[in-house]
Amino acid sequence: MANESATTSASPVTPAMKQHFDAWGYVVVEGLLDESTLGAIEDDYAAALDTFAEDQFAAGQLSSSYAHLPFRQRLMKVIAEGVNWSQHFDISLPHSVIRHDTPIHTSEAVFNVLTHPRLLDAVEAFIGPEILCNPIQHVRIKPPEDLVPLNQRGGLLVRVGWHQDQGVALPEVDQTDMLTVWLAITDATVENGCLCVVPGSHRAGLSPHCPGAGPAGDLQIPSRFVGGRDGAQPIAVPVRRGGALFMHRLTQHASLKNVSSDIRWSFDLRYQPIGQPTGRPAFPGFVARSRAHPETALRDWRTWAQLWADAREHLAERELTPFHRWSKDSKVCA
Ligand SMILES: O=C(O)CCC(=O)C(=O)O
Ligand SMILES: [Fe+2]
Repeated sequence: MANESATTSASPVTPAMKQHFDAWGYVVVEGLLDESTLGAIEDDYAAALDTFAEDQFAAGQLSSSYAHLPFRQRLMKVIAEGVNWSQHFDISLPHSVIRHDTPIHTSEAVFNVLTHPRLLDAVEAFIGPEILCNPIQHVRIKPPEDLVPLNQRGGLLVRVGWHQDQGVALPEVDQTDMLTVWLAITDATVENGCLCVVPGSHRAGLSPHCPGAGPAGDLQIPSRFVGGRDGAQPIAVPVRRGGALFMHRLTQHASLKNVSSDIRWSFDLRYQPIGQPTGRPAFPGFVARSRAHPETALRDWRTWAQLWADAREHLAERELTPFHRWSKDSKVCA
């Protein structure tokens, strides 16, 4: 599918949705990804899982490749055997150690989601038509949380703690109009671990974050700082498959525990105006749409995949610079 920067008919974001976002720091827009894009993602990940499971079986890490099982059941069997697929399916590099062969899933189907015209129409409604795809991005396929072995409880597999996306980037991002787009590939429900937000918290500034304090060993805002200016309480935000939750970079959010018997699958992406800092300069962003200079938009998924391969090559076996600004030792974390 060619992802031309053509505008689809009406914007998926109504003025009322825009007003809701401005007032509360978040809004859900349903029906952004069509079934053919979603189906292509499912096929792409089923093929990736097939390769992964066969490799792990051949290496003696799995007792079976579970080739007869459908995708979801197959994934759950793999995790139940203690084999972690999360980095193999993610679309970013890790923050800890990067090697020359660290896996990353940069496929055509994923690129077609990142540059999907209807998704970009929605993004345009919030940040304007000069759009950079920010490299802070993940694909999270979360199994029922109790299936996840203790030594694999990272943010790609289990619920994450309260944070603001501005807080998990470097300070250069503070003036950047970074927009988070959290896309549901499966229906996201309270039971399977959808996100929660504090409505209006984007107006109360950046809260302190404590490294390692969250349920996934992630950064977390201490509980006394969670809440809106007017004492607003968190609310859960279910999203139907193909829809997205849009969030301001200062909106406080967390995910719920997946207590269902099935996976919860999402893409979390970020977009921003071209020319502003990304908050993660070691990783590659790209122009997803430009109405002023359409020729600068990236159209070839292989070029995008190569940008990540080049970043990995550059960062491999080096001491990585921090990905955020917080210290465990700060007084608020005591
Ligand atoms: O999907 C999750 O559980 C967390 C996502 C998140 O924090 C984000 O999209 O910014
Ligand atoms: Fe987040």
